Amino acid sequence: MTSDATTTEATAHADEGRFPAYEPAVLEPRWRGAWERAHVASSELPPAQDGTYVLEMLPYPSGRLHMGHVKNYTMGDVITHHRRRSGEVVLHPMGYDSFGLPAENAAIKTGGDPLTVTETNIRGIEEDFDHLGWSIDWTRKLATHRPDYYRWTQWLFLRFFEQGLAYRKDAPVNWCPTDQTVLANEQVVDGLCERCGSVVEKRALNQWYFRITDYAQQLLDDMEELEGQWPERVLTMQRNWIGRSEGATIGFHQRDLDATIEVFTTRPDTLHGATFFVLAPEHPLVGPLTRGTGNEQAVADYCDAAAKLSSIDRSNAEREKTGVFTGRTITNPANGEEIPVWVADYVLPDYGAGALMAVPAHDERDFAFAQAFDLPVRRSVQSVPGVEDELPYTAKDGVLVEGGHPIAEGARTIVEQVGGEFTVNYRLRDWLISRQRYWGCPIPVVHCDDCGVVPLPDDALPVLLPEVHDYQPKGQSPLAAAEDWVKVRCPQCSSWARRETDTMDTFVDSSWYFLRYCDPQNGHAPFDREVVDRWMPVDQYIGGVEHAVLHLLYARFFTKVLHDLDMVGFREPFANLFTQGMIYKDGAKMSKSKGNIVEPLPLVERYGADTLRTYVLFLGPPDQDAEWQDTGIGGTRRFLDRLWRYVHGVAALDGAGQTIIASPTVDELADDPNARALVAAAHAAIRRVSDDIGPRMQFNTAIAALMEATNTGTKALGERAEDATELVDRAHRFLAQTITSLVQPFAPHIASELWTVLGGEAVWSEPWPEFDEAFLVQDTVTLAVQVNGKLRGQIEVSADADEAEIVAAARADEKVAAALEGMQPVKQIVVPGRLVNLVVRPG
Ligand code: ANZ
Ligand code: ZN
Repeated sequence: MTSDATTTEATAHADEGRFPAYEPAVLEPRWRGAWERAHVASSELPPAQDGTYVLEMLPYPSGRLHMGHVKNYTMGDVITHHRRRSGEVVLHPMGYDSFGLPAENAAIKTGGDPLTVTETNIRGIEEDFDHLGWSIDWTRKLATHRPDYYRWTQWLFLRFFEQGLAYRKDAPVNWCPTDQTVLANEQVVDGLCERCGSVVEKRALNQWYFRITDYAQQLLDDMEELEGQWPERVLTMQRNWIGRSEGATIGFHQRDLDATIEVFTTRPDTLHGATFFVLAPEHPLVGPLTRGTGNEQAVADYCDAAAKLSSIDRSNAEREKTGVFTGRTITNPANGEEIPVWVADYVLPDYGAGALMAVPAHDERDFAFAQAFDLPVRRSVQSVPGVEDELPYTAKDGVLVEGGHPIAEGARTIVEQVGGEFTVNYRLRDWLISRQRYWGCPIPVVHCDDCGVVPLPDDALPVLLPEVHDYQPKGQSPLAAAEDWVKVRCPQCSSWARRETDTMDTFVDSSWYFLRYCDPQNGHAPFDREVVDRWMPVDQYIGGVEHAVLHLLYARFFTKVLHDLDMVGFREPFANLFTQGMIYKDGAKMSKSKGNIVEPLPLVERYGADTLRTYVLFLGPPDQDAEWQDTGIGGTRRFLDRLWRYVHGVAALDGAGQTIIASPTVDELADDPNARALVAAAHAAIRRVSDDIGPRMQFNTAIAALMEATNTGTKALGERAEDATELVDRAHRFLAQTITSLVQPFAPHIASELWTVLGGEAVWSEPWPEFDEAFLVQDTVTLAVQVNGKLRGQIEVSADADEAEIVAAARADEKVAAALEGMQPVKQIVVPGRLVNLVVRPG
């Protein structure tokens, strides 16, 4: 076997003379020029028309595009073309999420500066973009690191600040000693920095937060609107992340301190079974409580050790339980019993009340703890009165041991009796947005000795990133080194003050970019409400499942805040979400660090952009992970070669004229089964491709359908008789033009060319083809008909006939009807595709 490239060349040579060779390298740039001149991607919205918004997550310009991007953007492009050709005005923009660590790290490594690195990377990516033929409205391009964008990120920050939604607090933070930066909880994986793998430490720092917890319930409630429109697993991940939990807050009195310590519990019904009490190591009363017990040192050491662990490790149920006794007891409010107070790291400081009542009989973790430290276990709930369930019995079902009431009722009584309160808790924490890094959006406030934290006025924006010479973070933001920049007059009292030197998390930049695309040139506001309301919400958002939680949650939060500020008229930003699967190579996720990246341009050069675009979508169902195979792409190229030959072959038939034609009708084709088969193949392809691109988003099967139709046409053309009827030639013409039209969203260059070969003009603006039901009549199937298991006849029914239709047809059969004479039906058995058995008895 020769390699793909030589096979392709060989076929091209063989065809030479008959019609021009398929040369993507020549044809593709030519067509891209034509589309540009025709403003195909322009998204001008006529007055009083609402737009369709197709959006893919924007890339980080940290290198060149890879196959993940190619898949993502081609999917969006296919949808864009399809909807545009279905009569919608489509907005399909693109930009760069260009602030953030990758550019900064690259600058530190290579000695450049992040701005130059970023702009160079963007130029590289744009070269990739230039070669793939995606239909993107580049007049709306944005880059989050450019002042005309981040000015508005700062402006939005100020609105959040005014609303009390941006605030500062001292907090123990995850600190990466290598990256010298604070990490969000999600960036800590198994206690290690997600980026560099260093062991993460805890530090106390004054940090900026967004109060996303104010929106926890709305973020949950509005998910109802997304049900069925977003992948269920993404909704589930968001729900779990928000982590709503219903329970009660109950106070326990501690007599040495004469203080009440509260706990949050989801099981107040088990209060009688609370045999010990546990404080988080960070609980403010750990110190006071331990004083004078002789356990001070042991407890302090334990707390120091706990502070080094990540909360993810601490909440890992499998981990061996550790803890230390404080030397004190506390009173169980249900029965007045004194129970020991422990400190253990499985209790988290920032959940509930930072303390818990331990009920080992009914909670796995408490049970493991009781076993480890030989603490008493007492049953307070049982499945059925008197039954000794195996412990821990954790089902939220049964009755109280004491009094025998059902647990729900018991919970109400107990909460009332001990003066507790039913409360709701969320796992969601406020969003830590400050970073002690250079390459991010400066936070637009100053610190004044007299006035405290003072926001800058809107007309002082943008606060431009200052130039510095050292981007290496050293515990404080590199911006602090720009002394002239840091020193500024306080907007309130005019005395000297200092600028905030932290920058914002890049997730802030990407929480509103989809709004800016709608109104990218706006110079007096981030966007105009009327403009965004006409495009938004995004009709189809497409991106990687790795953003299922954070980016999507933050963008939803921003949208809700902006809605409450009357800046937008919708509460959810993304009406439909599609999460694409990842591309693997040699069994590993394609990534730079693995060294298994396949870059698009060499493949475009060798096979053409159309082949690459089609191939990435042919790899498999788009929501599933797929394995890249170098050999597979040749097969896709051969499909386009075949299509090229078929269409040219059809164009050379002169029986049917040289223009785009309407479909021959079923009546016209009644006497010509060969012609009818071709036209029927075209209509079947229209139906499948429309369905696969539209609601199902199964691009791989759409491509398979096009391959099949091309094979049908090619075979028929090869077998075409010298004296074929004009009708056959018209049928070929219709099939060839239909495939060309349907392949356009995937392979727009070759489609544009072949459309003109068939006598058309601009396939990209042709209405999306519609299929004719008349050509799609169901096939029929033959079923054996039995009466009481004895074969009595045969019937022919349509393949999709239901049971009632089948039975009716069976009864109508003459021989069957005779056998049923004087009988009463008992039951009927239908084996699809094979037989129907009518069971009867004499009546
Ligand atoms: C007593 C009890 C008995 C509990 C029982 C559970 C089962 P979710 O469902 O996730 O909200 N808890 C409370 N505060 C905690 C903290 N800061 N760190 C770790 N665990 C904490 O979990 C709520 C339950 O987790 C609470 O209900 C409490 O244990 C524990 F049979 O109280 B429970
Ligand atoms: Zn001041």
